[in-house]
Amino acid sequence: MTNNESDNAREWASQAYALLKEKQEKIKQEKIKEEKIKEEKIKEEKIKEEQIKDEQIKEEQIKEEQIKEEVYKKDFSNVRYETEAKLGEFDDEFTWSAMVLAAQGKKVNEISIDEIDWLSKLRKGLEETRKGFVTELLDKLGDDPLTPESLDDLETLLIRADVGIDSTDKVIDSLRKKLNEEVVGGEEGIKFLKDELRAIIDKPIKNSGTNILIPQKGKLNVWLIVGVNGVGKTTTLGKLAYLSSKSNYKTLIAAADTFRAAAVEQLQVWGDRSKVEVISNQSKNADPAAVVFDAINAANKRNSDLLLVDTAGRLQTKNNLMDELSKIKRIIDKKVPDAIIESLLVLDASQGQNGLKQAKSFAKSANLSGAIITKLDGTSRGGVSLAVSAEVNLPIRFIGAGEGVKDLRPFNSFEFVEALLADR
Ligand SMILES: Nc1nc2c(ncn2[C@@H]2O[C@H](COP(=O)(O)OP(=O)(O)OP(=O)(O)O)[C@@H](O)[C@H]2O)c(=O)[nH]1
Ligand SMILES: [Mg+2]
Repeated sequence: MTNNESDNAREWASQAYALLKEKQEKIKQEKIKEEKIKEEKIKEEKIKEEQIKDEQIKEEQIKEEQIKEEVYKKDFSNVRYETEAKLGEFDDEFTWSAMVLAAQGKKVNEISIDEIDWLSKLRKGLEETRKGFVTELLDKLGDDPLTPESLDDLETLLIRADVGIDSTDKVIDSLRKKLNEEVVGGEEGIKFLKDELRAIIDKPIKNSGTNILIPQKGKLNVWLIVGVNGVGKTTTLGKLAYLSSKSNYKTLIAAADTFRAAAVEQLQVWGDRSKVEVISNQSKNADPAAVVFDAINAANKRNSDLLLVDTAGRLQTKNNLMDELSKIKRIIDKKVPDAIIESLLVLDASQGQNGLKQAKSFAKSANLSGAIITKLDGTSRGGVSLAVSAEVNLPIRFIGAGEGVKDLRPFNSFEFVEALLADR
C-alpha cells in the first residue's frame, strides 16, 4: 500500500468508526427512551390499580354502612344508633358528674367522656323519682334541724317512692336514734340519709362477696337473663353483650327464648351491633334447653368467656317458666360442671311494687343470684331498687336507663344514691 493509499484507508476507517459510534449512541439513547417510556407506563398502571382499589374499598365501606343501617331499621327504629359520646357544655351537669367521680377517688386525668355521659343520663333518669321524693323532702327539711315531724314526712315520702316498708323503717329508726342523741341539721340529715340508703343497697352486694359482677377468666361464665315479659330482658342482654365484648371478653349469645316469634331477629340485631355471635334454632317450638346445649358446644369450641342466655318471659303457665329455667340449668351443670352460673332477674323500675312482687316469686323458685334494674329513665319509681336490696336480698348488678346500646352500666351504689338525691 502506498502512503497515499494508507492515508485514505485511515480516513475511511475513522469516518466509519465515527459513524458506528454515532449509531451506537443512537441505539443507546433509544434504549434509554424506551426504558423511560416503559417505566412511565408501569407507574401509570400502578396509580390506576391503586385508584381502583381505593374505589373498591370505598364502595365496600358504603355497602357495609348501608347493611348496618338496614339491620338497625329492621326492628329497632326506636333505638338510637350508637355514636361516640361527645363532650357537652361545661355546666352544672358536668360539674356534678365530675364531682361524683372525684368523690370516688378518680383523678382529673382518669375521667372519661363515657363516664360523664352515663352519670348525666343516670341523674336525668332519676329526675322523676327525685321530683316526687327528694324535692319535697328538701322543701320540708329546709336548712332547719330535723324534728320528729319531719321524720314522719320522710317516712311517707320514702314509702311513696317505692323504697319499701322494711327499708323505710330501717332508715327512719336510725335517724330517730340519731335525733335522740343530738341535734341533726338539714344538711347533716341528708348526708346521714345518703349513708343509710347506701348501706341498704350495699348489704346484699357485700354478702355476695363480689363487688362488681364480671366474668371470671379461665372458666365459662353463663349468665341467664330472666324475668317476666316485657321488662327489658333482650334489650339488657344486648347491652351486656356490647359491654362485655368491648371489655375484651369472648362473648356468645344463646337465643333461648323460643316462645316469642321475633325474639331471635331482635337478638341478632343486638349481636350485630356488638359483633357477638348468636346461637339459635330457627325451627318452630324449638326446645330452649337444646339451644343452650348447642350454645355451650359453640362456647367450648370458641373458648368463650361469657355466654349470655336470653330466656322467655311468658309461657303457658308460670310453672312452665320455672321448669324451663331449671331444665336449662341442669343442662349447663351436666355439660360444664365448673361453669359459673349467674341467674340475673331483670326488673322494670316503672312497675314499682309489682316488680317487687315478681322479684319475690322468682327468688323463691329460680335460685337468683342478682338483679338488673331497667327503665330507670322516665319513671318516678326508681326507689324500688332499694326495696329489691332490702326485701329480696338481691345484689343489684347492672342498671339500665335508656334504649341505647350504652345505656347500661355496672351498678354503683355511690353513684345511684348521689343521683337519687342530686339536688343536694
Ligand atoms: N326507656 C327504656 N326502655 C327500655 C329499657 N330497656 C328496655 N326498654 C324497652 O322495653 C321494651 C321491651 O324490651 P325487651 O328487651 O323486648 O323486653 P323482654 O323482657 O325481652 O320482653 P319479652 O321477650 O317479650 O319477654 C322495648 O321497647 C325496649 O326498647 C330502658 O332501660 N329504658
Ligand atoms: Mg325478650
